[in-house]
Amino acid sequence: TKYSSKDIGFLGVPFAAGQSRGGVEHGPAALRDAGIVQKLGYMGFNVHDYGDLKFDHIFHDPPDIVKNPRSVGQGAYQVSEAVKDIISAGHCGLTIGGDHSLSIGTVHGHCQAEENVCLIWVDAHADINTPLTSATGNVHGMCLSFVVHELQEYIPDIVDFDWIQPCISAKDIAYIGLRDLDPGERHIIEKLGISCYTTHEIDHFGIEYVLKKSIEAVNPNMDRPMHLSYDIDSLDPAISPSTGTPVPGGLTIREGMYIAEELAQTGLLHHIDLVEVNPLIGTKRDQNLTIFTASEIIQACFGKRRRGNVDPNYKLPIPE
Ligand code: EXY
Ligand code: MN
Ligand code: MN
Ligand code: MN
Repeated sequence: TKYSSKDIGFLGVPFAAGQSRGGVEHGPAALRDAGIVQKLGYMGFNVHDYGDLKFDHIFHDPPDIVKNPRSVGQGAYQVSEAVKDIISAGHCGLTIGGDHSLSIGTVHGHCQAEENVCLIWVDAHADINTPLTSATGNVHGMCLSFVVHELQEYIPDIVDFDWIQPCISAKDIAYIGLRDLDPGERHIIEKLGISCYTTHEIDHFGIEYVLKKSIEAVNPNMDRPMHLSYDIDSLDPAISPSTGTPVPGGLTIREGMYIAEELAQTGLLHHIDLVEVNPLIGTKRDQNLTIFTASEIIQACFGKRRRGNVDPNYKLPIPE
């Protein structure tokens, strides 16, 4: 079932309640201002612009066991419904965040719309704390725990999280680029046997091997739709400084581009999240650099290649 949709369902998710720093809600506007919709159009895609989601401000949202439970729970529900529509319409989904807690909704919505989804999670962080292992209460560091089947007995009831149907198994997840894990997260990864290549393994084996093994882990027969959740903080802060939880020693731009290009070539990417760009952090240069990096990664995810792209029917111009 090789799939290369020429239709993109573009969704902005100006969402910040999954963490504590202001500004990440401006990610979608910053990427729109950088012309991402037009760039994807020039590449030959029909971009169906679903706009930016609007979230009601919830005035009374005191912490439960997590911060901002109502805002995150209701917001992620809106995301899930929107992504379900986009995938059901046959488009390849592209969600621009916003903080990573929105991926509760994108993964959930994607799994509602089609079966057998597998997940590639490119991040400095594992985002798989349970509400009880988290040291911060920030949901962007817990998003996977709510959707992974094997963790449900460890998840307490949280207001406005009751709609979430776990939809992914540990064997369906492959991590790439991790380098900042909490003890409970390391435990979960080992206990559940989740495929995990940290930057240490990238140093040891190289990105080509790591990516090949990651794809084999979740999609050995290349017959499953893939969901790529790309956190900009997976990349080194030298090339993506404007993000809320930067961690030194990240992916180089070349490793980041390689991942995106290779996954695009599979023709199996059905949904892509690009999250955690915070256009208010750092200097103007930092902000522009981060937005440029994000824009290049997105285009690479949709098939832009460093080797150059050419239409098979290209005709060399002949002088008159
Ligand atoms: N592990 C830490 C926590 O749970 O708060 C940091 C999580 C940061 C998550 C970022 C978005 O990927
Ligand atoms: Mn993340
Ligand atoms: Mn992260
Ligand atoms: Mn599909």
